[in-house]
Amino acid sequence: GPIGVFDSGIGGLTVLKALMARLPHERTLYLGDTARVPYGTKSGEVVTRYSLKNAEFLLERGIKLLVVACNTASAAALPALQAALPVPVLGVIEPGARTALQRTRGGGVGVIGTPGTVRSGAYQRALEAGNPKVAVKAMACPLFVPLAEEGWTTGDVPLLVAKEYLAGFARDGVDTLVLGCTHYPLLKGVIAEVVGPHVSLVDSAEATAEAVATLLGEKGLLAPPAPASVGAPEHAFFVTDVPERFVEVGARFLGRPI
Ligand code: DGN
Repeated sequence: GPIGVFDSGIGGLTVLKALMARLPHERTLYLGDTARVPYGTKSGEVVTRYSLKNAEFLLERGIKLLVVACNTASAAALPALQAALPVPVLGVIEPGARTALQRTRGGGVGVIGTPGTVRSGAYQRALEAGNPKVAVKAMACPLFVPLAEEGWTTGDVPLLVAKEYLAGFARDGVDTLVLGCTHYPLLKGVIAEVVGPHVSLVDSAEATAEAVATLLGEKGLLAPPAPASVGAPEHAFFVTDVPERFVEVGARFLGRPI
C-alpha cells in the first residue's frame, strides 16, 4: 500500500516533499484538511477529532503507514491516532526533537511553532525525555503561516516579523532551532538571517522522512524499486474544500506541480 500523509492543509506538502526525496519508490496518499485549516489556533480536543477523521479516510484507502505531517496534530493527537489505527503512525515531533538533541552543543534548543504546538508542550517533553539537561525555549510564530502561503518569504516584511519573534533566541544561548511547523521551511532564509550562522536550523520534515525510511526498513515494508518501464510511483492528493488554492499554493510548498 501507499504511505498516507495528512495535514491541516497545504503545509504538510513540505513533509511530503522530503518523503518523496528520501523514498522515491513509495506511492503516497496526501490529505489536506483545507476546509478546517488552521489547526494551529484550535483546542487539542478539536484537533484530535479532525485528525481521527483524516486518518480514517486514508486508512480506508489501504495505507501501510500514516505520517502526521502537521506539527499541531502531532502534538495533540499522536497517542489517540496510535491507539486507534492498525498501521504504524509517525508524527513530526519525535524526529525533530531527536535531530535537535544530536545537533546542540551547548544544550540550548529553541522551538518555534503554532500556538497549539507550543501550548501543548510536546516538543519540550520530547526534548527533555531525550536529555533532561537540555534548556528549551519555545515561541509561537503564528504570522509565519500566512506569510509562507502568500509567498511572502523574502524582503523586509518577513524579516521584520522574524526579528520580532526571534530576537530573544540569540540572547538565550540557543544554538539549535527546531522549525516546528510545516510552513517554516519556506522561511528558512529569513529565519537564518535573524538568528545568525551559529544557530543550526532543524527541519522537522527532513528528520521525519529519515524516521519513516528507518521504520519501513525495520518492518520490511519498503516498496521495491519499480522497473524503469513502469515509471514514477503514483502520488494522489485529496482536500476537504475546493482544490484551486491547494493546487496553486501547494506547488510552491511541494516544489513541483500538483
Ligand atoms: N500544519 C500546521 C502545523 O504544522 O502546525 C500549520 C498550519 C496551521 O494549521 N495553522
